[in-house]
Amino acid sequence: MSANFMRYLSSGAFILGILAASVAGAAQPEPWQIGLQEPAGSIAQKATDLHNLLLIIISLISVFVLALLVYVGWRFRRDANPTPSKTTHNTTIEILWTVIPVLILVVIAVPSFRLLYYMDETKNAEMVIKVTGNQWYWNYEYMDDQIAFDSYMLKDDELQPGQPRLLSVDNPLVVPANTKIKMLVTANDVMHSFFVPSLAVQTYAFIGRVNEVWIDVPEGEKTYYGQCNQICGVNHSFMPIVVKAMAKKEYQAWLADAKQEFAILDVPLSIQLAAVN
Ligand SMILES: [Cu+2]
Repeated sequence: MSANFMRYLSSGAFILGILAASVAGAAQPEPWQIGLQEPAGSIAQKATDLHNLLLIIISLISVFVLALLVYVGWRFRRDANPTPSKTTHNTTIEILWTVIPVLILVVIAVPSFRLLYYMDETKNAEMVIKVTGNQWYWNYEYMDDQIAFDSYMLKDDELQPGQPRLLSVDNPLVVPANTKIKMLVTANDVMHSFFVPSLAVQTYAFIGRVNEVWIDVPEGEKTYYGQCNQICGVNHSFMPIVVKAMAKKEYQAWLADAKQEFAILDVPLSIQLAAVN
């Protein structure tokens, strides 16, 4: 009862949160926010749709169970029912309360698996970015364009007006809008996690392992804020993620400058690997 009731309470809180988030229209946490951030990109949109569907289903179940409990409490109270029945089993109702929840779970599994496979499909990506977690900053490598740079959090005295504290970085992860981008996520020292709530992306960064995810940010110049969400040491909370989306044309202009500033040494890969080994 109490778990169901708490879920019901949190669904009300969620709806309020959605209202608050859509008013603010920002891809970052808001003061007093209780719901999800506004979804951006096709994965986040589908994840939010599934979430909303589940919210309806769990709310109906919770209301139904609460109504049954209230009815039973009233109908079988001592005044109305002085001599309680000694019934302990009822085959029909036991089959019903087993089969119906199973059917509900099967119905939920269909859209759930559909989304899972959609998120998993990194084929046909238009570009690839390697994301490496370090204590305590991120490194972004644009594999097709031979550039790489570190991304450090800005300290309080480095913030420009409008830049959120603890979320802004010196070099954001700049991406073109409306592009399927595959991300290879790994780590150098300890476990980290690449998490951008508004893009519905959260992937663990392991040492010696590469995890794949993909994103497609919608049209429009916008900044999406995220954080490392795997406790990774004392500065865990000081390695934010900033994804800066821009139109393809502006992105190309940025890329031209970035190739000057962040070029990876023009050494054949075999020699780079030999140097590492
Ligand atoms: Cu971390």
